[in-house]
Amino acid sequence: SGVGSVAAVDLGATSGRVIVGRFDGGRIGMETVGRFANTPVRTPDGLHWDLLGLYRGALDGLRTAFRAEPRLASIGVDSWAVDYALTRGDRMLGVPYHYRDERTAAGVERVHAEAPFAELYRRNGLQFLPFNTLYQLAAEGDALGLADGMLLIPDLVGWLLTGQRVAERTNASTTGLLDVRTREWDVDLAGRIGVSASILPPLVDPGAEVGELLPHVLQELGAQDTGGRTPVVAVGSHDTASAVVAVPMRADRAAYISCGTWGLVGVETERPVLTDAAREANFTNEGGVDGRVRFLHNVMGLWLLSESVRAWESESGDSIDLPDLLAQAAAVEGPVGVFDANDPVFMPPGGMPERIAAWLRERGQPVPASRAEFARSIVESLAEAFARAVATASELSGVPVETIHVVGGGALNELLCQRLADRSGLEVLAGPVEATAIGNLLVQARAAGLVTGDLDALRAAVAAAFEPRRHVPRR
Ligand code: LFR
Repeated sequence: SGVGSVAAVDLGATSGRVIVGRFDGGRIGMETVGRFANTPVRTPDGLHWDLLGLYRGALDGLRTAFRAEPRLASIGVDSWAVDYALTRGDRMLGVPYHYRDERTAAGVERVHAEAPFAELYRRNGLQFLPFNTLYQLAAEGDALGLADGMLLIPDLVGWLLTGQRVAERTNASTTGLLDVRTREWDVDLAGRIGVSASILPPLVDPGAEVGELLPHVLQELGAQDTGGRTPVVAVGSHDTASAVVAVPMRADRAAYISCGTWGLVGVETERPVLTDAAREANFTNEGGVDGRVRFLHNVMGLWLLSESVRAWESESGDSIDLPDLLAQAAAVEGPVGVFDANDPVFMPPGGMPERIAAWLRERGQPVPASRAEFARSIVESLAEAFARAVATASELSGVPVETIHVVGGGALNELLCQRLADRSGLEVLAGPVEATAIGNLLVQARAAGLVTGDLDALRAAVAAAFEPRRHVPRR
């Protein structure tokens, strides 16, 4: 292992960041050099990501990164999964849609008419989520005929930086068009749903070089003097794949929850689990770094809390302090309603407290009377859904789970971690919070020869650098 630095661009559903990682004899240091909001934009045709705003934020952060570390060994980009832009030549055809846009229902119908869900599951191993890329593509209409390319969000940013088009495999695995066994594009399925195989870029694995920065990008970043020695390198470009790299776990005994906007709850396996039971439980087999499988289920996650806070702030004009709210939630006495955090009614944005109240009222459960009670009800509901998903993951995969690791922003939520320990009866280890960025940095560092070893070795380095907080179950 050597001495050097790399930069991670990590785009999340609520914010993006640029982080410099410094490696020295196996030790990891991190510095956040850029942070920017990610605010979706609604136009007459639906809900979109502000892609150019995000790209601008990434460039600003990278400029600061080069100022701090003129000899950056590489840059890696990760983001949420499934979303994409269609391209034609050098042009992006329109602004990428947000996966919470409701246009996808028609795509689901079209795809399932051609290939029923059970067949899809056999082929791609994915849980049903109405926004999986193949359903979105099937809802595109005319635009699809114009396109000669399709780039997932991190690959799109990589293309803007380098001019090179690739599809990184962990994220490609969330499209529904990757064969779960061969990890190659399922050209036959694509054709059947009207997607020309010619728009699907060549697949690459994490660690592969994507390309060198374009001359105008070097100039914009003030990095002309690097002489193009800072390539973009593919990482686990699906944020959850990067996060799982940095879970300091023993994969044969542990479950993980990558808890941000979503709570991704599961285990890591060597092979996909494609049983009827896995399909019925709506568990997914997504691609991990080093050919592993992320066998997991999407639980709604902190979205429930952030959307509630957004609603309260916009109706009252107050600004809500989250740690304060959670402290009040922890002090709530007596039972609160527990709702099904997997219910798709909670998927779209807007009016979250009302939707939660309606769900509970319709089932004769206590309806929260204050923000603190709402927050407590959300935490209890998430803890319950997480505990159940861990038990199901263990049962379906055969991994004997002794410990649950919580990484991502949710690791900061001590009430949630404790209630998860209580409800699951298992030890919960919380942290690191920045698992996604760390996983992104580690895969680059390994490609650059700054760290060595398999996932176990990388996880041992994470455990040494970021000691997790321990929660033991109480009765
Ligand atoms: C988490 C995540 C999930 C994916 C969802 C939508 O940020 O990437 O893994 O299911 O966002 O892309």
